[in-house]
Amino acid sequence: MPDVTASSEQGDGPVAPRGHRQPRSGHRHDHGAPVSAVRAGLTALAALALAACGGSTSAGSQPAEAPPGVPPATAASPAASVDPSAPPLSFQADPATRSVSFHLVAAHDQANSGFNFNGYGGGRLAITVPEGWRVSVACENRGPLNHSCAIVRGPADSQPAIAGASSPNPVSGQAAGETTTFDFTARGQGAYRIACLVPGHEQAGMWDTFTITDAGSQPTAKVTA
Ligand SMILES: [Cu+2]
Repeated sequence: MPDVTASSEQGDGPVAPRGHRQPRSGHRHDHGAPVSAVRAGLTALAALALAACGGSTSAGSQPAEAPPGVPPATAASPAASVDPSAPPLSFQADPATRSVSFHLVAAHDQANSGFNFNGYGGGRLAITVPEGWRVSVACENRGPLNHSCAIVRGPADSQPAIAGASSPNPVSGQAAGETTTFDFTARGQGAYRIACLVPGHEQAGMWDTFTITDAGSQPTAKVTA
């Protein structure tokens, strides 16, 4: 992805760390994900976020602990090969009806300055769905900014790549606290993104990967390094 300068992002106002509600108890919790997001080649924004929450000062005292935001997967069909480290996606696959459903949480936590789905941005969350399967998505926005959920081909897209594959009005997004749903049929094998189409957000790292695989495969959801 192209590098994004902090100045070009600030015009859109996606960076609003001071406006974020950030309870103290959640503070240290934030460090794991942004660090790896930076490693993943993310923007100056992520670095700014790290600096803003004092990442460097606590680096020496970070205890070894499980990554944040990774409670056990809530449910999965035995037939679906769901990685046990899957985020709280409520990822469910039903081979009998060839349907899959999952719950995206925009701005789930402060990872990547809040520009994440379920705590993951920059492509770290990877969902695959076989061609022809029905996909049902719940898109929840934990705010404080507007966000959306859409399946797109690449970083420059402002419309979903598949008919119906986005939350309503994805460019303006939905308000904090709102949950919307949409569903579509996975058509067209290949690589896509799950992205927020509010201007500047995908560029800030608010995207993950979505792949339509051959019809004989099984759905998967996993987190990559
Ligand atoms: Cu967004």
